[in-house]
Amino acid sequence: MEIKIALAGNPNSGKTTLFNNLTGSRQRVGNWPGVTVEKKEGPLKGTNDVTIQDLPGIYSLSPYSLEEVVSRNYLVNEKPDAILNIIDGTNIERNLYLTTQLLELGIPVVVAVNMIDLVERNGDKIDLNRLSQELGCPVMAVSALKGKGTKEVVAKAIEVAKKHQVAPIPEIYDKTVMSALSKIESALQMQIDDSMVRWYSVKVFERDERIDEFLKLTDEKKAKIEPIIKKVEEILDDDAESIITSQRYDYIGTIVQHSVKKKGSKHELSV
Ligand code: GDP
Ligand code: K
Ligand code: MG
Repeated sequence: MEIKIALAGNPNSGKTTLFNNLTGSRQRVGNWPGVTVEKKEGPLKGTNDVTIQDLPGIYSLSPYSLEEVVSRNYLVNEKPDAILNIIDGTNIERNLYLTTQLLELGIPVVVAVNMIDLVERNGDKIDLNRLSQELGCPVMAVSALKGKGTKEVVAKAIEVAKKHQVAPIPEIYDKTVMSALSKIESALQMQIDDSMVRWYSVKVFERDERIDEFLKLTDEKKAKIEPIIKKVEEILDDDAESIITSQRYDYIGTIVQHSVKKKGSKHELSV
């Protein structure tokens, strides 16, 4: 069976370094269809049935840049067998913004905490077990530059791919938003793949126009959904997209507080 692993992460998280480490010289380089965004893929070193698909570096799965649109179209339409999410260990909080979105896609995810050599040199502490527990997916330390932990992390990605080991959808949103999402979810149910329902419902809640188009939402359906969104905006006194962003950051803040300790900071890892 052919296995496809997508490498996703923020710009400068070490994606290219990891990709080169995993694929060596057997790379195919081109462009994504219709756009001048570089596309790179290649077989995992020493294998013929595992393909590593490099995705453009992105901070979010929103529709605001070509890179974001390319990455999310690939993830949603091609559905790789697993996502290897590389994050910069010296900048975990910002990087987890994308991670939480990837976890909503219903695709198996493994997180590679990169630059671990720098983290150690700085004297920061990352509780990987705790981070894994909080995110609900495997989390492993790597140094793409030094080739440390890279074999292990890709082996884990292959394992979750083979087992279809999808992490539970993270519990990010408060009751008001959740209640709206579940109403949207039931309105959408008939049209989409079950495992991706959460991701789509969040995007519809955010009024992501490309998603409306993609789902070919009828005017009737849109008219049913709009008041659900409006009501939440009234209650929480903010626009839908900002509501999602700020609840996502709150959720990440708690995770980071539990699992990351910067050297010299007074706070102890809280339980
Ligand atoms: P990309 O933008 O995600 O493709 O990131 P790159 O692979 O280009 O890496 C960005 C920078 O971080 C480069 O200067 C890399 O040499 C460096 N880098 C990548 N991985 C590591 C690592 O594990 N440790 C250290 N110290 N530097 C790294
Ligand atoms: K770069
Ligand atoms: Mg790169």
